[in-house]
Amino acid sequence: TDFQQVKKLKTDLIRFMMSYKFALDEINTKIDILSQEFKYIHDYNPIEHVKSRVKSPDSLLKKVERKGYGLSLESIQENIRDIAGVRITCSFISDIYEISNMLQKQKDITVIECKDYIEHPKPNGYRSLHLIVQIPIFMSDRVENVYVEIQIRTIAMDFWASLEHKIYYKYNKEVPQNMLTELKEAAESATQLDKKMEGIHQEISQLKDNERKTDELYDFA
Ligand code: 0O2
Repeated sequence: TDFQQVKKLKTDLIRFMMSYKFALDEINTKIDILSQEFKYIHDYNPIEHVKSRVKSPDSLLKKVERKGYGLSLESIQENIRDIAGVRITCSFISDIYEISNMLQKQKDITVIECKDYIEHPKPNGYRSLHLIVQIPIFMSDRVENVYVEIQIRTIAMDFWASLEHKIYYKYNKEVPQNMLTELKEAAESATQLDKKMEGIHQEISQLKDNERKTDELYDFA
């Protein structure tokens, strides 16, 4: 009957969305472990903050329509790979690649795609490292391989992307050319800032390393 069909659709949908929430829980635990271990080894926390979200049904349906995908759960599950999204904001550019490598090495994570918008920024200036991964979620009666999009960026990249997103939103996607140029210039300034901070960070690490080696030498003597 119709009633039973609707009821089944509803439970299917709830379980469908739950698997993305579980995938985020898994990834967040992994990030937390990596961050604590990194802090122990390198003596600083490489992660400024982590945000995660499950795509809202509204924005999910808009994307399905925009891309022309089928409306079935199977089609959405296979085609929309950012229903579960995690954004990791790191301190330095080198932290991005280190965190990304540590995640990619994990046995239960399958890397589907790695988009390096840091080496190859988008034409508007957008920079970030995007990983599309799959992670197994163990449910009561099945294992589901769930897609998660992980965006890794520095504070400067996040600053630019957040404000650019707001400006677009405010101007209803019709930003005048001079503003686009200015936004691009702002992205270049953010890149310079990242490079400068990375340089200082490397120099201090080197100094600390040398001091540690000298201390060890004296300890030995
Ligand atoms: P939201 O609100 O953050 O979820 P697609 O995912 O199909 O749209 P593509 O090429 O497969 O596009 O994915 P892409 O461009 O690698 O990553 C899409 C996500 O990256 C976006 O998600 C944004 O979060 C971020 N992003 C990509 N380009 C830009 C940009 O120019 N400016 C800003 N601010 N963010 C960007 P959503 O779903 O579009 O948005």
